[in-house]
Amino acid sequence: MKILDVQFVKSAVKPDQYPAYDVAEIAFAGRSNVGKSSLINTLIQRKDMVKTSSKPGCTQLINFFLVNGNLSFVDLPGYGYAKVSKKIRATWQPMVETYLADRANLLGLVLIIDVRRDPGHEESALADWLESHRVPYLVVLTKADKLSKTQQQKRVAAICSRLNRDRNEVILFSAKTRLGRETVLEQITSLMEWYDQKG
Ligand SMILES: Nc1nc2c(ncn2[C@@H]2O[C@H](COP(=O)(O)OP(=O)(O)O)[C@@H](O)[C@H]2O)c(=O)[nH]1
Ligand SMILES: [Mg+2]
Repeated sequence: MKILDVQFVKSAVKPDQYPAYDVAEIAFAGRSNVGKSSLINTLIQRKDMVKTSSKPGCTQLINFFLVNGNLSFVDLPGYGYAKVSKKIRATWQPMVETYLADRANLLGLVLIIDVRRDPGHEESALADWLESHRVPYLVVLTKADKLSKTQQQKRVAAICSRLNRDRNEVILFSAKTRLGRETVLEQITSLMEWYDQKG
């Protein structure tokens, strides 16, 4: 897939604020500061279309982007940042759960995990939820550039065993070197083809 055009559509909190279009939609989810916005920027080849931050916990809205006029990317609020107040945390989960449960054109999700961390409770809970609701998802292990090749392979093996996935079912990624960019785009394209066939 070639990304020719990207537009920021809007930010939303509640379903009646989501864009009314019904193009195939891919949501990006992960812990705060994991590199979600950087991943989306790398895919769409924009430096800062999606705001990135060195301060975790900034994105508290659901942001919609229209790609090539026929694909929607959604930057979901990050979860699991300990320093935000309980009140803020309590609004995040319902916001994301409502989005995942209600969004009819949701095609799949990209679950982003820092390659240096073991997947935690949030990641397993999200994966279980997606499986039980039959939402396809990709697992992207980001910030690969922070590790040596040997360390990367060790971490990939550990994470795969935790998530019960094969090596070819996770994608090693770096926003810095763009490692894995083509693979993520290819897999999103496969999901779109599957969506079109499904009608
Ligand atoms: N070295 C490196 N840093 C990254 C990578 N992805 C994100 N970062 C940095 O991690 C921080 C958080 O990134 P951001 O995309 O805002 O995370 P988000 O909160 O998940 O959207 C920023 O300082 C990024 O520059 C990566 O692949 N490699
Ligand atoms: Mg972000």
